[in-house]
Amino acid sequence: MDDKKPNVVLYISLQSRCLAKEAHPSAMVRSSLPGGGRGHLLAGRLVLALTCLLSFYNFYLSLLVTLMATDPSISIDIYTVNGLSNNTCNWYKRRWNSLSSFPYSLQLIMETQVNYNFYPNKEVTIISAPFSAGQRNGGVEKGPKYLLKHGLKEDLEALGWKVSLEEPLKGSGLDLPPSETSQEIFEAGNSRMRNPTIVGQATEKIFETVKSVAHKKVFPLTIGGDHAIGMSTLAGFLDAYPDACVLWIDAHADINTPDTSPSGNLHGFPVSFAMGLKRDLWHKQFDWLDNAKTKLLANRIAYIGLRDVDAGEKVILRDLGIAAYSMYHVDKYGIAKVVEMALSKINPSGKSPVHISYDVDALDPLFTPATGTPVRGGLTFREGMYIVEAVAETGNLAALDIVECNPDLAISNVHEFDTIAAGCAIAKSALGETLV
Ligand SMILES: [Mn+2]
Repeated sequence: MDDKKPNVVLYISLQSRCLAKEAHPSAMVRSSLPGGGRGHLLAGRLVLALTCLLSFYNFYLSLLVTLMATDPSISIDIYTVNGLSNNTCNWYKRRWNSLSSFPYSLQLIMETQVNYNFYPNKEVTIISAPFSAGQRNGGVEKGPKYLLKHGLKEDLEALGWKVSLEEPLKGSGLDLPPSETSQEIFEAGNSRMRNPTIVGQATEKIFETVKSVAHKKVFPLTIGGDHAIGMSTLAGFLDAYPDACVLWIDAHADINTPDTSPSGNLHGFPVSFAMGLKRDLWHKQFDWLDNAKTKLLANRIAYIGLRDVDAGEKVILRDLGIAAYSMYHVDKYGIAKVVEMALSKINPSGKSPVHISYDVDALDPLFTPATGTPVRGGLTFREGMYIVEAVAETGNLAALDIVECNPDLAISNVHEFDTIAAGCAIAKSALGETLV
């Protein structure tokens, strides 16, 4: 049946206005019909009937099947518009599968109502992490303020989430820009890290907050700040969900160890710290990571968007067999296939919660110019949104970080706006905003 062109397109919605506003069924149906005429009329009637009486969908499915059976050449593509829950969609799928003996295809090809399996109550806590000591550019500590000023909280409320805010660094003095803190370099043997004391103290506080939010069954949305906070969010989330898996969306692998990092900047270390690599080379300020219940395993993380990976990091990625999809793979397979491959690697059961740690430098600098380590040749804006939309669509998205927005590095208001707007767009797309 797959090779048969659909000649009836159905839109199913609990809200007829969604159909009227978004689907324009007659135009879509007409363009997909081989002969127009009768089919158009037939399709038009079906669309109307389903819209009016969807509460009787059980009955209507039978009626539809009977109607269609009068013309075995008809195949059907079905779209759901807003208003159908995952449960309802699944009910349809089961019913349709049981009707496979009928000589036409019934296929659910688009879902636009996103559900969150781990958060039926749709509660999210924005964890503000204004932190910049993991690298050397001032301004990234302003990221959370700018994202919130841009309307992040209101945007999520509009998507039906109950939103609260946590500020683990408030009043700690750990949120100052590098220019206002004394710089520290810790060296041991041939290894080096910068500002381990401040980074260790701040990441521990953020870890405690993420952990407690995750244990309360509330979605942790952590906004940075530089990516050093990734060690906190991964460890904190894994504490509540030991079977969690991670998608690290970034131009960089952030998996340096103290002996591989060319710069010693700790925003390049969070993945290796969450995995417990080269533990003996750590500064004592990171002892808190030993209290984290679950270490990140190599088969539970995949990267998307890589294009600037240090030589030592490449060795680690290869040795550990980590699923690393670079921009080469995005070009080769397309973003949809890459997301599918990444999820099947890290979440083979399809049931584990997924944590996305999103560095805005994964996007091409055309879209997020105001960031500390931009690398050209990145994801398009749509590719970047697709990743979070596709994971959200699985129902398993359960934690999100958005990091490395640095308004001080914008050389124009447009740069600043684009970067902050992109950060907010990632959050919205991840938390249920759909294009139709
Ligand atoms: Mn990063």
